[in-house]
Amino acid sequence: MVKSFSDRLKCVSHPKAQELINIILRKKSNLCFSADVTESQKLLELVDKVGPHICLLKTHIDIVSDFTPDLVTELRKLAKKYDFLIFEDRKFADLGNTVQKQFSEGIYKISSWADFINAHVVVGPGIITGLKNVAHNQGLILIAQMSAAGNLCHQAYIKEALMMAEDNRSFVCGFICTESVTSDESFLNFVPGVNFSSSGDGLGQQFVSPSQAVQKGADVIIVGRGIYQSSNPAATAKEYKELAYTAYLNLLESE
Ligand code: S5P
Repeated sequence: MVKSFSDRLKCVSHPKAQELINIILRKKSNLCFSADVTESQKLLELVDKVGPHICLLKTHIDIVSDFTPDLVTELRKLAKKYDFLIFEDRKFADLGNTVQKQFSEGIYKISSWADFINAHVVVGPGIITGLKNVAHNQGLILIAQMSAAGNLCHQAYIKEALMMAEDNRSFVCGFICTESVTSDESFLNFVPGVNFSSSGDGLGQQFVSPSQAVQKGADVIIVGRGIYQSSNPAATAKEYKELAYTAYLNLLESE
């Protein structure tokens, strides 16, 4: 049985996950925009257009060629202006001792500005402890499944990811997945690989439509090229937002 976002608030305990659900309810948007562009100015312009329609902005900060710390200051200002949170898609995947430096040091200092981060579970639970040691209230999203063709996230792997999440409820608030991987409503499902005008990219990405993603269990849909490659990113983001939120409302009604 699908619970409404308002009901989910009662079982979700991580403060960032609660904040995200409150934004989803306020803005009637469960759309995360994946702003995978490589120039600061272009990134800021896009986010300024798309901001009103999203609950979450996903960044790959290390693809920005002209990165300076000012970029994250400006992104945080836009997050405040348009009421969304920021998820740095760093996909940590190393030993606890290494990821804690990657998370808090280097030039990006991700722990000083991101609301959510994610990690692969292939390393085992030490990665969670390492990240948690240097976190500043971030929520961790574990990668249980991937949208890419031929990925190695088989059932046993997903099961291990779930167990690691259950053991670390004060830090882990959900999964990157392509379908609902648990009936535990206290975890949020973030589903990438969503595009209503393409089925793939020739490089392994496999797309589903916003309504398919929601029907399969997405709480939040992640859309990149579908929005930033469109001729009118603001109008297209609005369209993705409405399609995903309507699919969510329909799902509740069909219960
Ligand atoms: O399995 C995954 C996990 C992630 S986080 N598949 C994905 O596509 N992603 C990310 O979502 C990917 O790195 C990219 O930033 C975004 C999808 O972008 P799009 O342009 O394919 O919509």
